[in-house]
Amino acid sequence: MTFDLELGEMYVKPASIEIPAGAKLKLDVTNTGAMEHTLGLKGEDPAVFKPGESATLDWGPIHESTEAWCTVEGHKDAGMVLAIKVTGGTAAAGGDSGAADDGNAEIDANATPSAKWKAIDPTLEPAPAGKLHEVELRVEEKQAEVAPGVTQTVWTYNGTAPGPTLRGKVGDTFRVTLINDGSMEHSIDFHASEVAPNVEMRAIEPGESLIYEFEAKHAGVFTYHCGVAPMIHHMGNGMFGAVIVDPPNLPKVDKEISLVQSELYLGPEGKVSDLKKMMAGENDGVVFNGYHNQYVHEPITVDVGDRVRIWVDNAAINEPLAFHTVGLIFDTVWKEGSYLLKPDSADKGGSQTLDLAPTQGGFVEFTVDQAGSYTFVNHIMRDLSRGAAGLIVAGDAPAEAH
Ligand SMILES: [Cu+2]
Repeated sequence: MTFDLELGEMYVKPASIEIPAGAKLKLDVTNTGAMEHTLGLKGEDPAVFKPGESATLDWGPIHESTEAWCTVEGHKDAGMVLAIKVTGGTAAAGGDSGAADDGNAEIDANATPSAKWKAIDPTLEPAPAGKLHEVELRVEEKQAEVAPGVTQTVWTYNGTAPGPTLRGKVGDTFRVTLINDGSMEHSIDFHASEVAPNVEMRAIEPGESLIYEFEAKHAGVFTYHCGVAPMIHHMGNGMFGAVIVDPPNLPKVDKEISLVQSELYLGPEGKVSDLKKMMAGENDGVVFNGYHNQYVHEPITVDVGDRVRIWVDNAAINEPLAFHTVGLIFDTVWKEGSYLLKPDSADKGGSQTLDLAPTQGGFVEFTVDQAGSYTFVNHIMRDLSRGAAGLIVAGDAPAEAH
């Protein structure tokens, strides 16, 4: 069988191919990138491709699943690996086609979202009027696209992971009705509350409900999550969200955005996430509002001259967040209940990055003076390369990542 293969920075496209056991494998390879790349079966006897070069590789019969990769230093680790999956052999008995050797789904960074996919609107509305916020949160276990070409069974509050961002003011009361429409025990733990955990955070059976009421006594960006054991699996499989309690005298801005960071630990296509990978801290993606590179695929728009406030909650189970926006400096930073920086400071300070450990939150503010395409990222580089990026497009500018 002959396959077309493209090499570029830093990918192999397609990233995986399937071939019947014993079939002869030929590859028509083209380097469309700007650097030299190579390709070798198991990294051995690599063929060298200068930019623009093409050649056909003949690797003969393939009897078992294997890999080929670019042997230039660092390129394999950056993603230049071709998975060669053998079908129909004894080793493949019972295996899912399209699945990796461990059966888990994999993210193709070059794929595009499905036609039916819609981004979560990150626009944050002002806190609803009134001192009492009555909210219904239904636990739903459902299928959701979490990256282009990858669907998982996620456990959610109201059908999305993250669940809805709730918002109020200091002194307001939240009366949350939690309804378990799932197939197992679930619960909710609001970090915004001071309540007896054994009462309001108790697990409820499928079909049951509880009322969780608390007064928001402190301003903050607070995580909420399921607390049923293994908690790492319930939280890591989608049961998280944020409650924003505005600090007093919060100035009005032109645009408010809410971002919640989490991770992807992919299980098999269509199935729940992989608990073993969670325990090992080996994620497949780090994402804002639940989808790999979500706002690269569907950029956030603002007007030139807008003052923007981005609320950020790190609801990841393992990963910290270094929130940075390329081409902008934050003149205001508020973290874990207090201002780190205000624009009227005599010190003329500016902030480049807001650091948030798991379940810390805050906001940053800036003014966008120039039309352009601004990339926001988790500046922990391994996370940025795994889906923790998005675009803010100001004015009439093309959407492009930098
Ligand atoms: Cu749960």
